[in-house]
Amino acid sequence: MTTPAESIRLGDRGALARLITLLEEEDPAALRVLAELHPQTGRALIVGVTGAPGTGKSTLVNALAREMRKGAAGTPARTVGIIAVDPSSPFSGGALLGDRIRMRDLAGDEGVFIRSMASRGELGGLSRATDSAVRALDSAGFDVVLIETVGAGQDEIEIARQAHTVIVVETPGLGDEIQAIKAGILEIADVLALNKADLAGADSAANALQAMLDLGGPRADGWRVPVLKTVASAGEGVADLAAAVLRHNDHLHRSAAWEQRERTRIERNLEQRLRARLMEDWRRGRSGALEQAAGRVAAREVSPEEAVEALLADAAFAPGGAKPKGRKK
Ligand SMILES: Nc1nc2c(ncn2[C@@H]2O[C@H](COP(=O)(O)OP(=O)(O)OP(=O)(O)O)[C@@H](O)[C@H]2O)c(=O)[nH]1
Ligand SMILES: [Mg+2]
Repeated sequence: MTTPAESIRLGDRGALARLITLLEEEDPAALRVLAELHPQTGRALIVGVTGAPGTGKSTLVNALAREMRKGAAGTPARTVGIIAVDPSSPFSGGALLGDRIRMRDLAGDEGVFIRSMASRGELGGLSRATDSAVRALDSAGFDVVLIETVGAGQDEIEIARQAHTVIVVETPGLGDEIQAIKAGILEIADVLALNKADLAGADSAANALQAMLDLGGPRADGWRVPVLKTVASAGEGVADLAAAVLRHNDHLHRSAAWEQRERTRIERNLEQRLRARLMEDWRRGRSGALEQAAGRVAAREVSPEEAVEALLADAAFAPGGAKPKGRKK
């Protein structure tokens, strides 16, 4: 009998879909399968596509996937995994349905796997689930993994940062550049796509964005972030965009930047997991402690600093003041 890990390695799409579903719930058995698959990961090119709502990310991801399937920039055809991260409530479903319709022309292609991820309530839950799904796709042998995420919150920006190459999608229009700066997403761009370049003001917006990006000079690793005009809905400029992604990938590999990036990526990921885990462990056996402490801070009995010290020292605020079991010292 084949194990789940073997099925994934053998390209069983059903097994892959089931695994990702279980990973979304952080199912312990699924996490063990992922651990077993870990040696097979590290081969995929992970591309984050982020930007404000409605900028055309899904359309662009769809077009990029088609380009990669053909073999962008004269390179061999690549298989593509797509993860569309839906930041909205898991009950709305609207965005997911829309994305599925737009991506429908890729359906039926065995070399493409599309998955939507619904947002999780807890801190970092969505980015953990996305990271797990990316690794599952990587281990299943997909050459490229495209992650679409709305650049609208910490979690989403964190997800984009987990990519090797980040495409930030902008559109022409007054104030868009300023919005991008406010959201802090320009600085995570490796490639900037000015989509909807068929709309008025595209050239001036592209120039303004390029000027802004060049203000800081080339990056420490020598990469100059290009601004590329695209009309995703017509597939225009998408070949150049795909070529720029591959060029960035090449650049990372040629310089020492790849290893650096991989390290930072993994470090950030570990830190995030560790933080969530420590908090979870700390909360265990201390139910209500944080809330009680907050009450005392609100009543001005203790300062926030004192409360944190006390919370860390022991379960001083826990009901009954009992120390949690299994703690040394
Ligand atoms: N004029 C024009 N419209 C476009 C272009 N690309 C996409 N659109 C349209 O813009 C709308 C939004 O496109 P999506 O691809 O859903 O945008 P999105 O960024 O994924 O949207 P969210 O996921 O909801 O944030 C759709 O109606 C697209 O057809 C383009 O290059 N030019
Ligand atoms: Mg979308």
